[in-house]
Amino acid sequence: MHHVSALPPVVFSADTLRHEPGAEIWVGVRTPGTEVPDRARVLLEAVQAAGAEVLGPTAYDDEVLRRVHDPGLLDHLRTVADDWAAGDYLSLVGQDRVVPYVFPTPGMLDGLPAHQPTATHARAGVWCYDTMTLVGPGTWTAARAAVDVTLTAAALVTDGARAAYALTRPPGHHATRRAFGGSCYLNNAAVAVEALRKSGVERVAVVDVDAHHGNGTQAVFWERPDVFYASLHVDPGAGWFPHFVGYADETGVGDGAGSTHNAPLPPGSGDDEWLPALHGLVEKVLGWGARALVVSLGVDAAGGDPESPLEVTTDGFRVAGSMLAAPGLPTVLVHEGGYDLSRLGMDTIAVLEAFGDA
Ligand code: SP5
Ligand code: ZN
Repeated sequence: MHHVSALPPVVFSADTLRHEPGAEIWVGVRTPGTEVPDRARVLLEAVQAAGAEVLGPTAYDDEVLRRVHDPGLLDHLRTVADDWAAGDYLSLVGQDRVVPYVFPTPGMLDGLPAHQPTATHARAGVWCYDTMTLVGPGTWTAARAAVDVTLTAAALVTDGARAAYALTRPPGHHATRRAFGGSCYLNNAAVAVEALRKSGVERVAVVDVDAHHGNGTQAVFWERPDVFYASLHVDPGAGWFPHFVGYADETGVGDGAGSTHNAPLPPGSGDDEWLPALHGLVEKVLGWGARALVVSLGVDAAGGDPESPLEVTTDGFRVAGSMLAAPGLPTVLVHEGGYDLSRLGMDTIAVLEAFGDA
């Protein structure tokens, strides 16, 4: 019996609450961090209050996840918190989370072969590219649960649902094939893409409306002709994460030439700039011939969000939902950012309502 609701079906796992980063080390300073478990609690309460059908995840093996990520990254995330705890960093220096201090960048190695370091505090920098994205005892369980949530939502869509919402945290779009960062560990949106591809959808487009550029997702599909990556975000050239990528001149290479599209916006942009730019992205992916959509649904473009200078309103998010739903493509919505707990629920619902059937 089909559950008639103003929202699409929602998939959630309480295991996603077990990631408690506890802090974010930014410019060397320990800050409280905004990617907190309460984000998922707020979203769950909001979708329940809106009458959504909420399903638990199915347990999947790593097959699709390994299409996205290097097995070394998965092994690292699975084991590093235990290794850190065994290394006694808590009693030695008072640090109970895995925090890197040195990164084997191309500039450091300068052509020399890198050996695998034995110290856990050195290994911490091998699969990670910033100091903000801490690993604790529940991080792997939560990030892996978010992958199962995503795969379950994708399966609803490949089984015929018009749309499904993966209520995920930690977010994923900054995670590259072999490095985590930007509060992201495993790239849920990329996993959704690969699940749709595996089910036989030939051309899949990602529309990433998170306030930040999804550098991880773009990188995973950079050379892929079968996946279009389109993103709307605050201009990284204006001083915003991820700083080094997310510019309009990045359009893909090789077989993927022309299947990346970035729309960076100046800080302070609101509905009047954001919505026309989103309309442009939707036109792009339709012109490219997308047969299914993955929406990287961050709502940190909201005015007042502590992590972004964009000024989108709740009505703006409602219009965005209509724009994304209008083509009628099978759609997996995967949650990314959104850090103002007072607006997170309503802005997300505003987008999701366009995908309900009541
Ligand atoms: C998924 C997602 O939205 N990730 C966002 C990562 C951006 N984090 C940048 C953090 C920069 C410093 N944060 C301190 C904010 C103080 N207002
Ligand atoms: Zn973001």
